[in-house]
Amino acid sequence: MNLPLFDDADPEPVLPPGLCIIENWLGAAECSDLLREIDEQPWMHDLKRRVQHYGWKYDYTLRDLRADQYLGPIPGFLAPVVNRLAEVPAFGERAEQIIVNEYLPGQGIAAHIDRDTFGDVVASVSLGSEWPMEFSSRSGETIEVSMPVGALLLMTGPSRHEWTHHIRPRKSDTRAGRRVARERRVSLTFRTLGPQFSDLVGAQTSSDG
Ligand SMILES: O=C(O)CCC(=O)C(=O)O
Repeated sequence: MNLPLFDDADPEPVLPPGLCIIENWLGAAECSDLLREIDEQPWMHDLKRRVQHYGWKYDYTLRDLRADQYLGPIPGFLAPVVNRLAEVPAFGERAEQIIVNEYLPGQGIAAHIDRDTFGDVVASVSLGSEWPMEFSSRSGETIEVSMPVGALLLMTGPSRHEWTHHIRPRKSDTRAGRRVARERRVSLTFRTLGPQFSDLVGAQTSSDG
């Protein structure tokens, strides 16, 4: 009898409920073009890591969106990715707020659940290099999810509203039993605004022509 050499060598990863990952959502050239455009924009230094905000400013002290700080329309270099995301059925809308995060080895992001200020689905794309993100449930279950370059991560349902997510500030990760040094990762997080902002969003859209 022939037995398989490998027993289910590459099983589907277990994901937190409601989390979806679309690998290769952006191709390699699209990722490097986007990263080049991002690096041509001014960075903000509100935190240890550098960030860029588009659409609406996020206030890290309030830990919420600043309704009085509209930054202007999403810039043209982000339009192709915003349009493509609007075609993804789970997201299905044009993102109104985008945060670009730059993580250097040793940097991370603290555990949080995105505020209900934002819409029901939060999406994120990874550029530069692959890092893991940890999701934790209220009952203490933790699942580490790897975010390959070009992959689209969609947080919906419990993974969006009930599980926290964070990135540990490490300089290396263990992958397949081997220590891998981290390299710069840049992410874009796309959000819509919750229903309490519908008047505001409508007003901005019309004044933008
Ligand atoms: O870096 C990421 O993929 C996620 C960033 C994030 O959680 C945030 O901006 O709130």
